[in-house]
Amino acid sequence: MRIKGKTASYLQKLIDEGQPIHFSLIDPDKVKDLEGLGRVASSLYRAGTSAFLIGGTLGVSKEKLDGIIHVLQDFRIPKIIFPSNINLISEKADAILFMSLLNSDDLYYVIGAQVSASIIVKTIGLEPIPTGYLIVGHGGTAAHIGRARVVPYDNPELAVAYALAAEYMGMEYLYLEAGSGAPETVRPEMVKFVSKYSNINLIVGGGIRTPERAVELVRAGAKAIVTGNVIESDIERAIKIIEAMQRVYKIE
Ligand code: 1GP
Repeated sequence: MRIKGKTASYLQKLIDEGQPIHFSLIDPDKVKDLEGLGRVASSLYRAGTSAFLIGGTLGVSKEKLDGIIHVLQDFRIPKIIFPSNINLISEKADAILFMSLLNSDDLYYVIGAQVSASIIVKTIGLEPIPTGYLIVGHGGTAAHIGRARVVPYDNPELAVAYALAAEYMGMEYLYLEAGSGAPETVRPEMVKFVSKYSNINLIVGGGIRTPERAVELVRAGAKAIVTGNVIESDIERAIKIIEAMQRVYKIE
């Protein structure tokens, strides 16, 4: 059996304790100055975010990625790469969501990029976290670039079919992605349905802007919530989301 690395063990511990995971997504393309990033990251860290995800679909170079991770090194939570392609690999990170875009029509995003990346990941000692990536509904830029045949918002049965397939192939997480900045998030009904019929750990992201929606998704069964845009547009609100998720843990 695969032995879990440090970051996967840390996440698993949170899950075992029933503590919802909050991922703060930093898109290197949207970071204007590193000093500002330091301040934002510090607020997120103090509020209790569980880990930083670093990634974006467009405009990300290795230099930018390394610069961001360098700033985040000050905070003692994992720095996890959320890759859109093989240019997003860095030995400075703690781990990488080693993802397959399950509903892509392009084999490159299902297995090609992974084959190109695997030996590099091993050589630099980056911890891979086996993750299925499923694009739902709006899909945003990720759906366009990844040539995804999106799962409709109102088709939870289809999402379950993917979740079970991912689980049976040994993936530890399934990331349900509505697309960055999506006008509608993945629906709680879908999360509830998928959690009921599969045992894979669900990460949910895309368009989550309010504490209420984050809490609803956690109550529906999401083990982790990702927020990206709201961090850039309204840091106070991002912090409210983190605090609301912690209250769910304390109360339930
Ligand atoms: C995008 O799911 C993430 O890949 C986050 O989406 O930027 O809309 O929070 P937002």
